[in-house]
Amino acid sequence: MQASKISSKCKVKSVKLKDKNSELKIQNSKPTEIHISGAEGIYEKSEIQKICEKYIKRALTHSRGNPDEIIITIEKIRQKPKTISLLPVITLDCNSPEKARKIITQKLESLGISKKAIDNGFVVLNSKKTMRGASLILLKSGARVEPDKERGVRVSRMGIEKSTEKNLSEKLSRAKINTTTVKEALVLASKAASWPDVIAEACISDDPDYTTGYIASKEFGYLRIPNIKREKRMHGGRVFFIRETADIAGLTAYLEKKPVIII
Ligand code: WAQ
Ligand code: MG
Repeated sequence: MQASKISSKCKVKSVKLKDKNSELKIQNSKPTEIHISGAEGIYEKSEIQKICEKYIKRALTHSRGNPDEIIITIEKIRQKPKTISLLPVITLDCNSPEKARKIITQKLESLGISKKAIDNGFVVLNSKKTMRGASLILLKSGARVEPDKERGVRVSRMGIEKSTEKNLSEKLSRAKINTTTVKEALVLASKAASWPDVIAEACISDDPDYTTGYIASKEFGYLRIPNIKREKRMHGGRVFFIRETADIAGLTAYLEKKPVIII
């Protein structure tokens, strides 16, 4: 079975020409690439066609804008995927971004994450200059340690076993939250939380029409936070709060390269 598994990845970009009013302008009037969206997963070989169709449809109808470039990568998985379990899902009550910030701060502080680290996390999450990947923040000093500050660390090569996904879909359907967005985020958060040095994650979607975010940890699971941002806002991001002593190269390699399947 392993031999027939593939990992898939979709990257959607638009190109912005030099614009006097844009924060994104660059000196020599070369076009600036803007990241619109991405997606990744692990699937059976027989699913390639269906998955690529879905990626293309999402890319062409994305709320962040029209693509100039859609890059799809499909690779055979050669390594036996590590198996992990899903984080439990809980939806909290929250009616504003201000309330969300209070909840997040309180929960993260309870895990021993410093106020400084949390504030630095919010700078990333609230930035209009969104990254393709996630920021890595040391939980005491609050230092940002991802190797590429513009791109961040992109979690990839994670999937979910068919029967587990079916169960999950049924559970999420009962809570009326059975969407690709929730499932993909939950799988990503479960992979990240499975690395011992990752203490917590915080995420705000950069999609202008998606206003529910989450924080996740091994300790309290995947906590959904409605109204984490106001509608039509383009900011968003992801932050992993990691142990001060973490091996950054090892963590990055795990998140970006190690195939992981949720069973
Ligand atoms: N790895 C690391 N960071 C990523 C990845 C990835 N594979 N994909 C996205 N990001 C970062 C990147 O900085 C984006 O700007 C930011 O996260 C948000 O990405 O249960 O849709 O794909 O209802 O817009 C949360 C679901 C949805 C909450 C999150 O994120 C719920 C979402 P988006
Ligand atoms: Mg997005």
